[in-house]
Amino acid sequence: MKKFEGLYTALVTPFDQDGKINDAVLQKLIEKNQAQGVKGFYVSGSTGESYLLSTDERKYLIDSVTEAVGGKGEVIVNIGMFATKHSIELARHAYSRNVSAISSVPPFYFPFTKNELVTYYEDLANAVDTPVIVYNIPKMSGIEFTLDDFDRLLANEKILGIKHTSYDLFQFQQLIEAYPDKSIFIGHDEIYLSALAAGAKAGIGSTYNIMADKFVKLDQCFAGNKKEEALKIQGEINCVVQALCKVGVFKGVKEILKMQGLDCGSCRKPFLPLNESQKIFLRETAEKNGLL
Ligand code: MN9
Repeated sequence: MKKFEGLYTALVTPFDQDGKINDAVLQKLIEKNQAQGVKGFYVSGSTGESYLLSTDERKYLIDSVTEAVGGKGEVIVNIGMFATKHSIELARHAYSRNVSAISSVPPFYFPFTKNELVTYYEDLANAVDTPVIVYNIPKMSGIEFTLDDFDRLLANEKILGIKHTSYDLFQFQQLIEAYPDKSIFIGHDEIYLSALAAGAKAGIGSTYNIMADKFVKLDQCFAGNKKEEALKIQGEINCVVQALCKVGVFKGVKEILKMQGLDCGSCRKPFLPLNESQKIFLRETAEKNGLL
């Protein structure tokens, strides 16, 4: 069974002045992350503003990222939509571009039963010959999966893992212990070190866009048993995450990328642009933590 290890950047979706996907900046962003040591990319997730993109744009993004990455990294794509039929359409497109895995937030808004949600993932797994990663994000989807639910999901051999975007480290460690052959990604950057202590081998994060090098260093410190240094780096990361949370994480990541020379445009409306004092606050935070 394939096991994913390492850092996967949850890519922002760069837009140009006209609000179209900006391939040139996307390519540079991918190269910058690769140079810093990430293993691959998570496309069209929350950070990528998936639910603010049209289906055609999501297909275009898959094409653009897979082309830019070439063979030099792995690509995981969130193909989640509300109807199984639509998710499968995107999944087939991702499969045709040879991605490493597809992933999906559980369909939300309607109160589907757990049985319907498990069947949703099984249908995806049956539709394409690509591994499936469950995107568990209770805060946004409103759906809480229990260990029993995960037992049902992971019983399917094509469902290879979980993106665990939750602060529940108890459940995270239980999953790691119960499923040593599956890939359980930590999806919150501010608890990365704690997740390593709980046995994490892989992460997907939005802040890797702006500071993947810090996570690479953190991995090295953890492997080398340098506890103090590891804590110091996680502290810097958390100072940045706290600032991002204050202004809106995705808007903030795009703003810091702009300061780093990669203009990814603004997040799509209904998100509103940052104001001047938010920008100054982010610049100070980025400078203080060595991001500029
Ligand atoms: O992909 C991201 N999850 C969400 C992972 O944005 C929902 C994280 O990287 C968070 O943005 C980050 C801040 O909470 O941990």
